[in-house]
Amino acid sequence: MTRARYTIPLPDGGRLELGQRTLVMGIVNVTPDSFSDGGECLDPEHAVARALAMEAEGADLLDIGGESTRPGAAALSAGEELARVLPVLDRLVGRVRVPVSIDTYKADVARAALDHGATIVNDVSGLRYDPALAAVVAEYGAALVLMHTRGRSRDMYRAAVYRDVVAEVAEELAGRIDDAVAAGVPREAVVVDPGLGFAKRADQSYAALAGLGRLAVLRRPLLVGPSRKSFLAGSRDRGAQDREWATAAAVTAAVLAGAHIVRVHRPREMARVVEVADRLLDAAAPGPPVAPAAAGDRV
Ligand code: PMM
Repeated sequence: MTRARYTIPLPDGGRLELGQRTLVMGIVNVTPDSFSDGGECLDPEHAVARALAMEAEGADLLDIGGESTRPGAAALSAGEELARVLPVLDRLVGRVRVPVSIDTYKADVARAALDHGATIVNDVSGLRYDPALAAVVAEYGAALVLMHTRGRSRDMYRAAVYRDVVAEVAEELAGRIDDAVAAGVPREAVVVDPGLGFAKRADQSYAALAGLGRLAVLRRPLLVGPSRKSFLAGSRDRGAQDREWATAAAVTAAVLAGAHIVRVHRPREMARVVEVADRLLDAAAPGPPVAPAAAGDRV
């Protein structure tokens, strides 16, 4: 398949070139309790060192988050979330060349993060949790990632009922894009994400990943976040950290199905995975038809 290309301008004059090669987004969770890496980066100096290392390892983007999305995790106030992420943004912006995104659904957190140099807002609620978020993104001219989910983290598995998960995710994301546009965010600034593991049981996450190509109908770039998610759990894993090989398989599948950006914990390894998957994607681009065997060969 061929992957559509997109360019997204960023408020600092930079741009995201999407579709030529897959971009790797490195995850920096400044949280004590994220399921996959909680506590690794709660200290700002630690988080900054990890983020700088990720850039050196090949991350094309850095995603900074202060509130865990783990099912059942306690919600933070905007003030508490900012106390975690701003010290990291302040130490990081200006020192990295790559764009920095803020993983938040809160308008107040997004505004402060954009004031402190972030250029992308990554909203796991797809504009559902804070009605004021889209206007902030529009005001700053930031890029916006709209992820699919249903309900809040405590009840999202109750909402995981689908006839056709890909069709329903596509339909609901189309609605979220319309909401963004209605609030003044240009359609061209939007990236969409099927939300693997969010309001999806394991088989539904697999279906969303396998059917990712069908989201091309949305005509927006695709971000996919399989990294260390529980749908990748193996029976012999001792924890989420044991899911890197499974993540590599999911990242390959995502790229071959048309992902433009993959969000991962280990950019060094996944940059290599993406390189191979991109070459496969290029190699699979439709060539001239293979000539049928001559009639005489068949007798
Ligand atoms: N997953 C998590 C957090 N933020 N954002 C996007 N766009 N897509 C995701 O799949 C996603 C996200 C949860 O994973 P983490 O706790 O390891 O960051």
